[in-house]
Amino acid sequence: MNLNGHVSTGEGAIDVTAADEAVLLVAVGTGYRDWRRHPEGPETALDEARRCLDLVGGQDFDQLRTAHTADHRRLFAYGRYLLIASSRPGTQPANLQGIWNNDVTPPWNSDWTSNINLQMNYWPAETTGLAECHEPLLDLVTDLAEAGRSTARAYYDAPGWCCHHNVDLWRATNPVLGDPVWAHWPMAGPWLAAHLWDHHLFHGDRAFLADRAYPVMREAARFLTHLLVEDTDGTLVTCPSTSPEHHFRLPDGTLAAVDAGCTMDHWLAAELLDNTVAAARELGIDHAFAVELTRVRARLRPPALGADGRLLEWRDDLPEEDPGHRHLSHLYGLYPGSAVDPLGDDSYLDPARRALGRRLEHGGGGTGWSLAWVAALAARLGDGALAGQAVERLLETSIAPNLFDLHPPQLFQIDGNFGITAAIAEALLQSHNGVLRLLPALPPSWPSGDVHGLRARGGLTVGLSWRGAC
Ligand code: FUC
Repeated sequence: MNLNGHVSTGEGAIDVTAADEAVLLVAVGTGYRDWRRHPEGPETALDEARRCLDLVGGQDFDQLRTAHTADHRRLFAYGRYLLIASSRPGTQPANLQGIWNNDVTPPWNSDWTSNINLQMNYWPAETTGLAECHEPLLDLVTDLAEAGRSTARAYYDAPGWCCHHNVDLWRATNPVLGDPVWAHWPMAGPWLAAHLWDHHLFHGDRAFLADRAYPVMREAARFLTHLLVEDTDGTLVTCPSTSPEHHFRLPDGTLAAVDAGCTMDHWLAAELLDNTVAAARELGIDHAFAVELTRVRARLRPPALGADGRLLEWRDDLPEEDPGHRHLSHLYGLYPGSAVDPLGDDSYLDPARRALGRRLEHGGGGTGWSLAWVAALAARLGDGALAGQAVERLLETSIAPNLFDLHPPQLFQIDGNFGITAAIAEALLQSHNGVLRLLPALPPSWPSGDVHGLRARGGLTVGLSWRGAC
């Protein structure tokens, strides 16, 4: 084999002569620096790409491949692989296509949709032992907490920060133009702040809590308390309030989106207030503020139930636009939240089960990501059969030949990959509300198996083997 060939470059072509093998190293740079600055010019991008090539210079293909394999194997499995490859410290978070967009005009602009999809991308990060891959999201939330202050002031005359359903490289936090059913949703702050708190629950890093998580949570809570208004019965509700992307029908048949105190808002508000109080107490600071938040929390209006006992999505039992709708927002308290718990506060357990059942009876779980959410909810219900069915249905209906997740009709959207990875982990191990649960929702089709490297809150790493369990 001749390893000393000759390479020359010309007009749009690379000529390789007298060689049996050529290794082409491709590096890409960008002039983007951060969301506060204009991008720098092409020279910067070129320098960055050159620096990258210098780093690997002198290594042959086998050396590069060995280094790449070792780097991935340290953290690997398929769902994990996608996060390892698309989200590392210092990068942007994985967007709707991870890093695998191949279109000039990609579906939903390859943005971050923060009313489920962005968060779902990171559902498996902590539980599958990829905390370092969580960092780009935690950094993004830190930026949003700064950028979202002007949105809170300009749109709500409110303190703190807020963020709506679309986020981009420039840390846009404002409501976009269009139907309020998706545009008017100022609750991304509480949901995203929960990621920082959860990271703390897994690692117990007090400096992270004090310097990163708590300031973000505190300011999200300040915005939230401003958004709450007193209802006629004296309880507090968010207002105006929408349940992401889902309309309800008014008695005269018209579709509407804006209500007060949607069920999802209750879960998000209660969780943020609880977590912020817990963080302030752990840090031993802001005592008066914590007392005030505790009082507000006690006044939140609890979610309503329908005549059939199911958890309602809005305050009244009005017909849904689509009873099988893909968003499962009213079930946030079951997952990814943890307010509804078979081993803890189970007062909403049966209503949540009924609400999920209604969605499924009407064809729910129609996108890959929605099915992944169904699987995770089933895991939290302890319903291994349903969790297994959702995993199987996703593999049958919402997966491309290369295993990328699909959104109908045939759009690649990576959130379903990450969501189902998280759901599978959740079926095997759960650690919310201070309880470690082993095999809490084992699907009957997984009677034997092994899993390694799952992580539990409190800093535990768990491996499990089971045989003939179902
Ligand atoms: C939300 C979802 C859509 C899609 C988009 C990226 O708008 O309702 O189904 O996932 O985000």
